[in-house]
Amino acid sequence: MEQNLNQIAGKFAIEGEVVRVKPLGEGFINDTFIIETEGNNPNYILQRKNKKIFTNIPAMMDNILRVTTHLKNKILCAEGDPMREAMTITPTKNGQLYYKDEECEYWAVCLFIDDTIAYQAAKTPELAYQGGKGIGKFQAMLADFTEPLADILPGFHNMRYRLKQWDEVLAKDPVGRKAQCEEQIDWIESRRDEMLAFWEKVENGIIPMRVTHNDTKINNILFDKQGNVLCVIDLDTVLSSTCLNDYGDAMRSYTNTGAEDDPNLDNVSMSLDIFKGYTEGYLSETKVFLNEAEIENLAFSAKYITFEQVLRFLMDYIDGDNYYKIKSPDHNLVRTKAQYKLLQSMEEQYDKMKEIVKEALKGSS
Ligand code: GN1
Ligand code: MG
Repeated sequence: MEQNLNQIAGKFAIEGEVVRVKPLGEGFINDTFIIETEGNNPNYILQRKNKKIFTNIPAMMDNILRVTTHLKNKILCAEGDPMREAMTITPTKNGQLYYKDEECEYWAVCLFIDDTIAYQAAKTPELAYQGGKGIGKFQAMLADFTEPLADILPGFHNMRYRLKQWDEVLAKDPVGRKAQCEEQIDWIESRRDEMLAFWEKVENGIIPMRVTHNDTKINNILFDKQGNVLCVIDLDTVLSSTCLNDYGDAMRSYTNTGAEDDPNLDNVSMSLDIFKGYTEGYLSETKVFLNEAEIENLAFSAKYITFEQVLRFLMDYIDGDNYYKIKSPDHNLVRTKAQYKLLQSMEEQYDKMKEIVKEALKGSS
């Protein structure tokens, strides 16, 4: 493997000699490595992209190039540092955005941005505020990006599509797990109409499609040593979607007082303080371009995306664990229950969430 990774790194236009290639992080989707080079040369991130999930990797890389080029222009205009404030793709030695190996695996490289801090959780409202500003600014810089992006994950946050997948998996019940999940299936069915009603506003254009990140966990933002947002990373899922999905997904991950797959449900709840911090940071950057319907539905989007995650984990469990990497046979069911506890906590605090959005809007004017 080591030998192989070095050979793959050698296909890319890397400055300096490669010293070693080591695994990095624990993503559920791709395999990630760091390429360390000798001396003062930059280091790089090497990823084997998950071709089962990303079925059109050339189009995905092309999306990333177009979006990062747009961001870099904006950063230059604002006299920022485009090499540190936006991701930089490192092409192969013959100028391709990815390398396809003999086993038809796809590899891509980007520059490693050093002297940064990445957080695994937003422990304080101040940090959540910075995270909100980070994604808000990212969306704001892309608000005038009007060329269409390739739809590399069709139906990603589309509830009509998700529920169709769900109905199909339930009808098939391929590994016979449906019978033991009656209670959890009801969690989905009892909210079906409410969730579809939200998606209808997107279908009707009341809530517009924009360029969005689609994986807004805090560990996808790099901070500088002073604690300010520097750069939004992991752009694989950059798509046309709604800004609300980015906001909602951030709220799903930031506000959880427990782990995404916490086996102890007592640990799991939504922190209103973190919700407030993020919302204030986010609106300070996005208030200028979001429309009325987007603002009105911000609080709902946190419930929407958390519901979607309950559905996706449970659907994968019933389907026999084909999508998410798992660490135990019931991992997807444990995840389902933990995300459902979070959804319930949001439902209980929904009125307060809406109030916070209203207040944050006044505060950011
Ligand atoms: C996946 O691997 P990661 O953590 O970047 C998933 C997200 C889920 C998330 C749940 C392409 O992202 O949509 O919300 O797991 N990404 C894809 O933790 O499906
Ligand atoms: Mg990710």
